[in-house]
Amino acid sequence: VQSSIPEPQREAWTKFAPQRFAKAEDFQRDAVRHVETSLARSMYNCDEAAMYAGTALAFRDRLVMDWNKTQQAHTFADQKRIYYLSLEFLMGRALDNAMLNVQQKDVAAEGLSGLGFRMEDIIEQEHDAALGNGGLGRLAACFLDSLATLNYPAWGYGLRYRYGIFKQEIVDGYQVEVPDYWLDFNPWEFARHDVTVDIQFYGHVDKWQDENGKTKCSWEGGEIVKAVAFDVPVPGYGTSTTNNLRLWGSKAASGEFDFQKFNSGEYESSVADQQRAETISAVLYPNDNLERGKELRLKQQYFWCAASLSDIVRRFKKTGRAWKEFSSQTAIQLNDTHPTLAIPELQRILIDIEGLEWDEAWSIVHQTFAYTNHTVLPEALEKWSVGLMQHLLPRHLQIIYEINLQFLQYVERTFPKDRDLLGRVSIIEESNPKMVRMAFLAVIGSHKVNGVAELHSDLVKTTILKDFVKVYGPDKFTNVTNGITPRRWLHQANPRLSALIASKLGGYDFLKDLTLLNKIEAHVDDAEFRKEWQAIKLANKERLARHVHETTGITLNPKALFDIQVKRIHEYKRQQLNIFGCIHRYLAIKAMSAEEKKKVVPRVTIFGGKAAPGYWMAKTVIHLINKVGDVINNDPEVGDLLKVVFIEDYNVSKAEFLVPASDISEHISTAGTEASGTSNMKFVLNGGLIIGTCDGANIEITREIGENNIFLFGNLSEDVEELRHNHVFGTYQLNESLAKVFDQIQNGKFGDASQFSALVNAIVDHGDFYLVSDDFESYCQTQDLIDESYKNVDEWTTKSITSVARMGFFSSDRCIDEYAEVIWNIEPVAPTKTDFAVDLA
Ligand code: GPQ
Repeated sequence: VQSSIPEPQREAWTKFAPQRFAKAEDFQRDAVRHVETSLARSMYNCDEAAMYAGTALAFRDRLVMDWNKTQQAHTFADQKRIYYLSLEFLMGRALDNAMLNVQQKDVAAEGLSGLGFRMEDIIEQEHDAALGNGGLGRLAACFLDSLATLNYPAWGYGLRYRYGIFKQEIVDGYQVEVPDYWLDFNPWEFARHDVTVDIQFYGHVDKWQDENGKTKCSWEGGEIVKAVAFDVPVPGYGTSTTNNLRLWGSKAASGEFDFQKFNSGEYESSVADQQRAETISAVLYPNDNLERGKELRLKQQYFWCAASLSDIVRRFKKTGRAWKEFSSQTAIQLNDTHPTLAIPELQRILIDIEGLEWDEAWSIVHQTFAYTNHTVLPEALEKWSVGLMQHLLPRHLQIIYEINLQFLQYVERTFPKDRDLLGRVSIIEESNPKMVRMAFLAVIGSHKVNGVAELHSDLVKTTILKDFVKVYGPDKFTNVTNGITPRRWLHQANPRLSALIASKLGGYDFLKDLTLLNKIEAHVDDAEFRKEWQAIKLANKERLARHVHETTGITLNPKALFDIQVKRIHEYKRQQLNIFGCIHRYLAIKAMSAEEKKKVVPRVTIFGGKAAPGYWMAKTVIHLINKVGDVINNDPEVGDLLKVVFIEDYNVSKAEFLVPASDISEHISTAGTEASGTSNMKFVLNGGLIIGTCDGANIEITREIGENNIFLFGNLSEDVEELRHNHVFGTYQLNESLAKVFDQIQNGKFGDASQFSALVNAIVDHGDFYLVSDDFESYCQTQDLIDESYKNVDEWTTKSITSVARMGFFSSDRCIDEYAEVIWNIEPVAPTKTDFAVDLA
């Protein structure tokens, strides 16, 4: 079918294609047109929500032009592409980011003001795209930003959940979950009703001999669900490159079956079938660092892997290349084990459908994939029961068995004397029921495996994947320390700081090469610069204080030391250590004379984060924080010296104003449990200092910024095992200060003590697995040190500026370049010049 516009008619086409906004008026023309025609509203009926829609649609027009051209250019270049498979993309808001990345925010601000609106209010109208739980999903979003900014030909593949992560409400101090239906108005996605893939489930495997006597298998029967593509443009910063994030939605396949039902009057049940198909992409599972083995989750995983691979294979086949070129044209990154089924699925496509031999297919598969591990916590490692897999994906289970057989035969040949090794590395765990260990399958089916910070990558090699290092040698395993995008986490979240830095560096080049930040260290003694630095932090704290006042009624003193811990609530992240520390501080203040109180550094401790709905201990922590806040915040003897605040519904857009407002943030996981952490990087990049354990990326942050600029405390990862041992064998005495804190809780100081007994008992009676007691002393002493240091404003400011100057390493641009070189072996594609592309070079 001829679908391109014939040459003679292209002139009109080119003439009328949307252009860059040369001035505010150009933006206004488009925004007003969209409000009037796309929304069917008028100037008598245009609230902020409507103006947001008009603005978003006006910018979307621009993105789409770059997007189309990028896709054409990538097809034309015919280079190797990278596909990032992630079950989570925590994108947050798109408008502000789109305006910044195409560098037209100023034009829009002027235009909006001329129409009677304020930019901040318009940006606030947007609902976060919250298709993720926490760090893992946000990392995927930062990676997309960097991939586009660096002009890599990259696609993200994910699921289009109708309900993202739940909205958290706090009612009487308890977390209540409210569904997040976010699709009422989403201008950032394009439904591609013509791009669909039929996905099969259940059924059975037929085996037969072909004409050459070769045994063939095919997967037959079962049911079909349709995957529909929804595309989201991902603009790079200061480049015309606009990549694609393709999210799959599920729909019933309209087959004869339905039609018959319909005709025979079973209308309702045919609608029920429809709904059942749609539940596959209905909801994001709200667990972070925890796997619960639900059938629907496995269905989601296969649905998304199969749709994405079908799409990738189709695109490859269009190039007309031979199969042996597949892995030099295609890199697929598995974001954790969630997409591991893509491995047997590609093998199935190659052998059952495309007719390749097993060995040839397997070498393509394992050259194509690479796997990123994000945790060593056992409860987060995915396992699926063999029975469930047999039922849902019978052909894939056969293929997994074959992969395992060949792998184990290799291990046996290589290590003939080590019988136990076979059981330890087998993909199948011989438990009751038998389980498929997804991490092992991911390792065996990939050419590289990486952890996300140095300590974590070492732990991966010495703990959960130790035996695989023995089998494959160490070179298969590598580290790529996480990073964050400086566009969103500096420029967008903290425009005034970004402008101050730009004023000293002679422009915004640092947003594309974050290592340039080191040049601000030369200005560390510049009095004017320091004054403005401090003023910015204060202004950011004032903005946060206003938010807290408006949402909770609590009045904060913006001059107090703002101490923030925002992240998913988890025992290993130890929010309980923080809140026990607050109680300890409260008790200390209560025991002080009026004279002593004068020396206290006023502190505001802010918490935020969601607990998985089924995670009772985490919910108890939230409850305790709120009850402790109630008591402390209303105690007149304490006043401004201490406030404890819980911010409801922490998400990406809240992070954007919380992160720039911290003096200190807390990254205090039990050593060896937090793979990397990424908010630690965000806080330091915004001039906040951190208190942290020797865990995850804290260690590398320390190396970069210098140990004088970070407050480290607590036991080291290598000592954790022995310390736990002491608790279990009763050779440990509870920390005395912590015991006093527990007395208060148990005396009902913060309400019904029985509500909190599980939290206390976990430490006192059940082995204190997260070593809260072991680290309590060191934690409190370090908090005291922080108070002392904060009193010295000059010293504090120097630490803050120096730290920011040395954060260049933690850009996700550096991180993506490492993946590109070490794992993917891909090169950027030169961006096309478009009418509105900005030429930064
Ligand atoms: N992470 Cl396994 C998640 O956010 N969810 C998960 O289910 C798993 C890991 C995080 C991890 O806890 C952080 O330390 C990392 O910084 C982050 O992934 C990105 O690598």
